[in-house]
Parts: sequence; C-alpha cells; structure tokens
Amino acid sequence: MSIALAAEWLADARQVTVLTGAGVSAESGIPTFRGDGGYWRKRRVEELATPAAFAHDPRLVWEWYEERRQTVAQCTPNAGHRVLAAWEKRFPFFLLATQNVDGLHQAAGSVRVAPLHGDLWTLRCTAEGTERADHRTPLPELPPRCPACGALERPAIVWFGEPLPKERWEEATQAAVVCDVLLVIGTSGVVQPAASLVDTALAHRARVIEINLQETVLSDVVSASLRGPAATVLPALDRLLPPST
Ligand code: BV8
Repeated sequence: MSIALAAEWLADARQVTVLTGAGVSAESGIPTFRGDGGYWRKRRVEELATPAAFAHDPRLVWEWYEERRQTVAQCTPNAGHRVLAAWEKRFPFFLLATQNVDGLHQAAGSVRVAPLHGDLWTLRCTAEGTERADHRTPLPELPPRCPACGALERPAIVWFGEPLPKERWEEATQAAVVCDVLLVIGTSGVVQPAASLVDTALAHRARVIEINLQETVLSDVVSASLRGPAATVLPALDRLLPPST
C-alpha cells in the first residue's frame, strides 16, 4: 500500500476518526504492553490491571502504576502525537479515541480525545467514587487514600473485566460510524471492545488505514496498512496533504 494513496484518501475525507494504542507513545519512551514492556516483575498486564489483583494486593498494583507514572512523567509527546493534534483543525469532524492512559495526546494539544481506558493521573476513591487529578511522582503514600474520607484510592483506569465509560464509548462508536477514514495507529488490536471500532468503521464503508511497525490481527481486514513507526509515518502523511485552509 502506498502512503500516497493513503494521503489521497485523507485529503478527500471530511470526517476522520483515529484509534491509537501504546505504539503511538513508544517513540516517546513508553514501553508497549505486548512487546518486551508487556511484563512487570514477570506478571502480564492482564494479571495486574484487574479489580481482583487490586483487591488482593492494592500495594503491588499501585507499585506498578507508580513506576509507570514515573516513566511517563519523564516523557514528552513525539512528532506523531503532534501531527494528530494539528489534524483536529484540518478536518471538519475529528475524534481521537485512545486506549492509552499516558496523557501524551492531551499534552501534545489534542482536545477532541476520547480516553477509552481512563487516565494515569486521575485517582478514584473506592468508597465514594469521586475522582481527583494528582500528578505527584512519587505519591506521598502508597496505596493513596482519599483526602475526604480516608478510603483506599485506585487509578481511574478501566481494568480488564470492567466496562468502558459509557459516554466515551458511545462517542467513539458514533465517530466510527460517521467517519470517511479511520486511522488505527500503534495497536495490536487485541483488546476489546476498543479494536471493534475497526469493524464498525468498515461496516459503514469507511476506509481504514493501519499504521504499525508490524502485521497485526487487524492487518487482513483494514483497507490499507502502512508499515513504519508512527512518529515517522504520520509526519510523512501530513507532508503529502494539501496545505490546510
Ligand atoms: C470489557 C488499562 C465488558 C490498563 C487496558 C470481546 C469483547 C469484549 C471484551 C472482551 C472480548 N474478548 C476479551 C474481552 C475481555 C478484555 C480483553 O479485551 N481482553 C484481551 C486481553 C483479549 N476486555 C475487557 O476486559 C474490557 N472490558 O470488555 O468489559 C463488560 C461490559 C459490561 C459490564 C462489565 C464488563 C476492558 C479492556 C480495557 C483494559 N485496560 N488498559 C492500563 O493501561 O494500566 S488495556 C491495555 O491494552 C492498554 O490500554 C493498551 O492500550 C491496550 C491495548 O494494547 P495496545 O495499545 O494495542 O498495546 P500493545 O502493546 O498490545 O500493542 C502495541 C502495538 O504498537 C503493537 O502492534 C506494535 O507493533 C505497535 N508499535 C510499537 N511501536 C510502534 C508501534 N506502532 C507504530 N509505531 C511505533 N513506534
């Protein structure tokens, strides 16, 4: 698939939806989940990011999140994040649905973002459900406690077995229904229901363009696959688009 054809499809598009995964943050220095970075102290993300793991050992789960918070705090958005932030102004309709919890899309200036799996920087009281932002690394105590009632706090992140936030999921699904082009960037397509946005877009006759270093479970169904790092491919695509009006 040529990048020039993908650029043509994008240039003709009025409504663009994007789904990103951990790969879009890889060049900012954040390990992905199912590559080498997919393990932490020999455990898989699927074992750590669950309500049962948290109930069993909240401190261990918080040590994992604390380490990720400290890693992400050192990282900055890359050229791929910046192109996606700029494209919000280029297309009349644009939504960026992300599986990432690192906040780098928002740090790059993206506003039209649906964070499907929550956010590393927000803590939720396990008793009251109230949420608060806390960017301190390290946190003063682990596991953190709600300043209001003293109950345990958890990361405001969607764990395996938990439903995605209803309004964000509906917004992303609707954006997949209406889009002319869906860009699927840096995701293995393993996690559901996020990856099903591809099927939704295809079912509504969108062109789906995958950007990934390697083949994924999505590669056979998408309209086009561009092989390469997101921080290189996205700027290359952007340069092929007509100047934005
Ligand atoms: C739910 C928070 C139901 C944790 C995460 C079918 C339908 C529905 C559910 C399921 C289903 N089958 C199975 C399930 C259950 C489960 C699931 O999907 N399991 C998987 C493992 C099979 N799904 C759930 O549990 C979801 N909830 O279904 O609830 C429900 C409904 C009602 C009531 C009750 C319950 C919740 C899923 C959310 C889980 N939380 N994150 C945290 O981050 O701490 S998922 C986790 O995986 C991250 O969010 C991550 O983003 C996400 C997906 O991974 P990827 O982003 O794709 O990362 P990965 O490493 O896999 O791939 C990176 C890719 O980048 C690779 O392809 C690589 O080649 C590429 N790459 C690398 N470098 C670059 C690059 N590409 C470009 N450039 C580069 N430089």
